[in-house]
Amino acid sequence: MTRNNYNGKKGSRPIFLVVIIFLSFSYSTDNGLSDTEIISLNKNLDLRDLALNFPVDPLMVEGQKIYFQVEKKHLEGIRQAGYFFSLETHRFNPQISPGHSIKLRWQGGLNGAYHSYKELESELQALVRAYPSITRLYILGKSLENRNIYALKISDNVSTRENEPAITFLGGHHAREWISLEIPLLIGKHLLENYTSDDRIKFLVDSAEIWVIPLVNPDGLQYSILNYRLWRKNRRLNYDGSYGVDLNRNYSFAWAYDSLGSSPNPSSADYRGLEPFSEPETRAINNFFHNHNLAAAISYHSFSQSILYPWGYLDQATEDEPLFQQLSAAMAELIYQVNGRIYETGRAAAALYLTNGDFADWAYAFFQIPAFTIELPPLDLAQGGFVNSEADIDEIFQENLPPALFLIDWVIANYEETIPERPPYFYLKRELEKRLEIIVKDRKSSGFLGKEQGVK
Ligand code: 0X9
Ligand code: CA
Ligand code: ZN
Repeated sequence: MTRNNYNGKKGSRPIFLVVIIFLSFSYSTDNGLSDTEIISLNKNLDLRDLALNFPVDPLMVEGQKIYFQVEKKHLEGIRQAGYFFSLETHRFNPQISPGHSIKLRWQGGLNGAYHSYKELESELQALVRAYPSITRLYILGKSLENRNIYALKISDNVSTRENEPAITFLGGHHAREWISLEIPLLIGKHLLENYTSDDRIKFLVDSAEIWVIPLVNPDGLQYSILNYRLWRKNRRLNYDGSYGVDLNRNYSFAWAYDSLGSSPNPSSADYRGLEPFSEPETRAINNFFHNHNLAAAISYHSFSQSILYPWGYLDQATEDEPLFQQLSAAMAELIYQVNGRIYETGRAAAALYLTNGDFADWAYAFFQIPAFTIELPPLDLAQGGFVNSEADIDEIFQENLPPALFLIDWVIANYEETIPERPPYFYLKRELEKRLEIIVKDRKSSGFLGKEQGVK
């Protein structure tokens, strides 16, 4: 099933071409590239119409150039539409031109400066070795393919649950959004590296429990690195032989509310799964939330430069909309001050498109906390879409650090109010409630304080 409410934006087109371009060992004489070419264009051109009118797959941005993979049969049309491009296919095939292809293979591993699952694992372990008194690594659960879902806790007295508000920064729900795991990871790293030298950081780390969960979907990430760059979902083998559940449609709030915000079709890019929390990856996040005093959350995605807040399942204001507006506007302003990039703010359903079963709606609905989806740069497909260059990582981190610190500050200042003694919101329609199978535990009686136990 194809969907049309995405406005052609992203994420919804079924993709049939599976072409491995970054792996030298995947090449043979018949490398599967025979019907496609890789072209480059100047990245400063307005390429919106190109992306709209031709089925081009953005691959990467390097220097001033953006690379697309395109079927040969469209080359003439693209030329006639007035786009001047260079043929670059030879640079990607080591059998033809090894020197060049090595240059294009990004430094430091198959996905370059971006982290693979293993690279992330080693980096997290190294951080714990370097800063043992303020950080500890937990495993929230296992992915389908048995990889760990890691959480890095950062706080003073890190092995003790103290009477401090918790906040979490999550990334990597979607496999191809590589930048989304770098940002929470770098935020965590910054807190650790600057703890002793920066009074503000020390205050934040001492006063809150900060949880960095950089990679919710490790199996998908590995598939995106090794097999198909634009993979989105996890690697569930579905009943019809297709693969993948969209983890950001698998949370329990308003799950399957309609088939615009998520798809019942297993081969669809936003397939919601057979039931809420059918996937071990989302279950791990659910368990984690039920065991901790979360007071706010940011879930990083890409792309489109926006800060989104609930609801996403319905274009309707929550009763906390004024607060969410203020917080998101403040964060957008902090972002703007760093590199001058504008991040749009708004209710997810209105600013982007409808989604149901996503993380942010669920976190807000069941835990009454501000939960944001930050869609990182670039702004659009023409500027690279899901493919950020390595040089982008630091810039994007620099602009996302101040809003993250701001939100930590905010949960500390508003701790009393953000953990209210009120039940979860029950203002949903009755029919909807019936579909919500989840049992919301009484958070007060589940022993939040003391030794860390909910996670390993
Ligand atoms: O569709 C998504 O899950 C997110 N966008 S992405 O392109 N990264 O896949 C957006 C989720 C935002 N939430 C809502 N719109 N409810
Ligand atoms: Ca602490
Ligand atoms: Zn995403």
